[in-house]
Amino acid sequence: MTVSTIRYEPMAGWARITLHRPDKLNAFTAAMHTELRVALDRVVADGMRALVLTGAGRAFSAGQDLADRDFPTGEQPDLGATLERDYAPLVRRIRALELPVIAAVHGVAAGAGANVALACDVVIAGRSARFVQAFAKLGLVPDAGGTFTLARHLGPARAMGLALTAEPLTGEQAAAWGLIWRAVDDDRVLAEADALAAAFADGPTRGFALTKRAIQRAQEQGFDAQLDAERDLQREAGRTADYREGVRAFLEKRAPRFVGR
Ligand code: T3D
Repeated sequence: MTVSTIRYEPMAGWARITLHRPDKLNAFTAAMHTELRVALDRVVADGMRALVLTGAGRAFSAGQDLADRDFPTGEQPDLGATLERDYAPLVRRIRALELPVIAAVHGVAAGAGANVALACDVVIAGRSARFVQAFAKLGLVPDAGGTFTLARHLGPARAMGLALTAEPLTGEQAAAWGLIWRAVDDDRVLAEADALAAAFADGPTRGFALTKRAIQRAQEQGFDAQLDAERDLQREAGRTADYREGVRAFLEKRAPRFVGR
């Protein structure tokens, strides 16, 4: 499927979505959000077991398209409404997808572009990629889940520093700080993300989905509640065909053949 602002490419059991406005560093428009919603529906409808989200050209995404935000003097825009309509559903959807979502970040990821990437389950970035909380330069608050992700993953000191200064954080630093999974050579980002997606697509998808839910809950609740969550999620995982296959494969000293159920 080729649409005007994104590309959806189905692979063997996994899919790649590319933000595709390279001349505008893949800045988000309302049309892009609409097309992303359709593509994410298709990922599920196609039974994909992993997803790579990346950007075309020299950047991941420069965040909200500011050309859409040049309001006439005197107009009071409601940016809360645009978050509610576009960015909040997007990051909620990424988190809720029952499959691993990998962000492949090269070049700049600014504003909501950074925070959409950071909402993904696994972030692979080029060593020289730049995550920029550009909001401060506009007098805005980090959004698309950024205040949550930064504060939870980095703690308030680093979250505050990044948000208030809008200083770029390189892929290398982001990995060293524990904000992302891995920094790789700049020219290897997409290849590494694709290879991981292909491996995930052969994995225990249901178990991955339950693990994703468990780790997300751990960011929101205390130890006792988390032990209860682990109990419930593990109960469900233990009833999958993939769990039975994993045990059988171990006992038979062979590689497991997971079916994703
Ligand atoms: O509004 C709401 O709904 C609330 C939600 C807000 C979410 C947000 O994301 S707010 C933050 C928005 N993003 C930014 O403030 C970043 C703006 N961009 C930049 O600061 C710089 O472009 C970069 C640091 C990202 C990259 O700089 P550089 O020098 O590598 O590239 P460039 O020359 O600035 O950009 C290349 C082209 O992309 C250029 O277009 P042109 O002149 O060649 O036709 C530039 O205007 C365009 N571009 C880059 N970012 C945006 C953009 N066009 C529209 N919106 C952008 N965000």
